[in-house]
Amino acid sequence: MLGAAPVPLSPVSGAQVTTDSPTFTVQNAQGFDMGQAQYTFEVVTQGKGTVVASMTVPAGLTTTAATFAVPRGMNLAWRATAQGSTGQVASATALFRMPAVACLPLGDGWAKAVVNVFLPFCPQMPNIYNDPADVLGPYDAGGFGPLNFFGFLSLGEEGHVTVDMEACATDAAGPDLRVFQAVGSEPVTVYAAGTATGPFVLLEADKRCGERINGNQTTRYCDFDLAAGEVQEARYFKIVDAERFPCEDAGTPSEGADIDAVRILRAGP
Ligand SMILES: [Ca+2]
Ligand SMILES: [Ca+2]
Repeated sequence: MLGAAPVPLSPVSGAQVTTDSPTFTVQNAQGFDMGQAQYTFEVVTQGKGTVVASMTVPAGLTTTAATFAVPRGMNLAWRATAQGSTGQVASATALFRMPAVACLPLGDGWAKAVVNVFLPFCPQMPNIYNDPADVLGPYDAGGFGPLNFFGFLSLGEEGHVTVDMEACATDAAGPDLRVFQAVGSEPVTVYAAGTATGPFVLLEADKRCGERINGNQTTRYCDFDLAAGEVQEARYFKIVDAERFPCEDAGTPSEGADIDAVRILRAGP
């Protein structure tokens, strides 16, 4: 006999999950069984209820299950909502924990590897600052524009770069990650993840990146707080251009945010 609402069966509330793509299973609700409904499974943060992963599947026989990737390094909850011809009905919410993020010891805190990069090609004015390795290690941009800068990666319109810090940034009071941006104050959007393939969770969008460093005329920075995304720990960060300067209007070979370096704050000297 099915109940009036779907019932979470697995993972049970309080479970420690052991895979990056858990299978979520509910007992179907009466009237929302196979052939009568579809079920949307949502994984949400425990604080603001932000959806960080979801999947919709047709109702199974008596029970319905969905398997999908979920971010590590967060305290999460899940629920399923059945949608049928008579309306919709949601399950209770069950708390669960994902596997811990695999982190190397925190050394100097600078980005160690590039795991993904996308740069737009603007034919009228191609980007000449296009070496992803320039975002690794300590900030070091310099030189003179427009043709003789060095040490940064220009993202261009909607460009992005994802770095592996190898160590983990963990949420402590105040900001936890610093992005160093050269030449101007172009804004960036930053996402965090516990695995290289994500899912990535938004920390902050469209943040102006222009805080000055004493005595440095080239490089500036902006800070990000894991708490903004309810992320407890993260190893991978995706930095997306938020200047959105149109590719077809490109007038310099360094359009968009110019990423010089990325660092975990509170790392050693
Ligand atoms: Ca923090
Ligand atoms: Ca650099």
